[in-house]
Amino acid sequence: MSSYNYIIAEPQETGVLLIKLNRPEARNALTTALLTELAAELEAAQENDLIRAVVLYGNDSVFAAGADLKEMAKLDAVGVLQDVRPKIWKRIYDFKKPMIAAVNGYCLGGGCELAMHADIIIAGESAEFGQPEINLGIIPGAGGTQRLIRTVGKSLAMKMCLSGEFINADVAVASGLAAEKTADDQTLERALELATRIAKKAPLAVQQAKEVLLKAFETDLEAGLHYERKAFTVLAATEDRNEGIAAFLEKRKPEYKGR
Ligand code: DAK
Repeated sequence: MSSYNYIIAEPQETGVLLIKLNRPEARNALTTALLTELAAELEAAQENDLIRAVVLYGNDSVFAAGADLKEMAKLDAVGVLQDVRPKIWKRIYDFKKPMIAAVNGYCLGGGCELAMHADIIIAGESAEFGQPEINLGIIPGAGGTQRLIRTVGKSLAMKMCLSGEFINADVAVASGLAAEKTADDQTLERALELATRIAKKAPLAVQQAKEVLLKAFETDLEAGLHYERKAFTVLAATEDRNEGIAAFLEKRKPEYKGR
């Protein structure tokens, strides 16, 4: 277990790394320090072969209430221009292993953007997703406008970003923002179960799948299909691909090594 001030990172025996956002007194508002710890932990997890997937969560009432507004209030235009946070967000985005966000309660602003940096969102029935920056005279700054509209479509993304209204877990699932709705006391358990399932798959195939799927946000269909074909071809050279097919044919469980 690593030691941080604003997150708690607990590797599980299943190959899943559990990361808890831990500033409950400020509703897990995302200070630069918290984001720096998170990026550092993800980078360490990237290098650790024992970690196959990550679950990110907050607490029973909040995932994260967005950027820390006390910190933001101190930044003038030059401060914003020189802000280190875009680089930290990029480090989080660059994490190549699968990440699941388990969301109960408020998931707002930068918190919603952080959840969208995860590959899968599991929403507890209390979850409320929103981009309320407009209430503060600003707009989302960590990819919220771009990722939200690509995820939920124009009308809902516009409604959320222009009005600041929140959406609940049902709407999040119906719009594709979240993969599943659970009872609140099941959110973390379900996220861990799903992460554990993913952690048992061939790691290189999982990482390639994530990379190629995310390309769909950036490319046209032809380029995306090209990436898919390249990744498919690369995987044909892995030991795990041979093991996976051999295990199926021999009617046994595969033993993946990440090679
Ligand atoms: N920042 C700082 N402190 C916060 C906070 C926040 N976002 N949210 C809550 N807190 C603090 C409150 O100030 C309060 O502190 P004390 O007064 O006790 O010292 C404590 O947490 C408890 O808050 P409440 O009393 O308000 O708690 P409630 O349970 O009644 O309400 C709430 C929970 C989450 C509904 C409410 O606190 C709230 O509306 N919070 C603000 C939500 C919000 O507006 N979020 C958007 C922030 S703007 C960028 C990247 C990202 C962003 C921008 C740029 N770049 C890379 C350039 C993102 C921007 C945003 O997220």
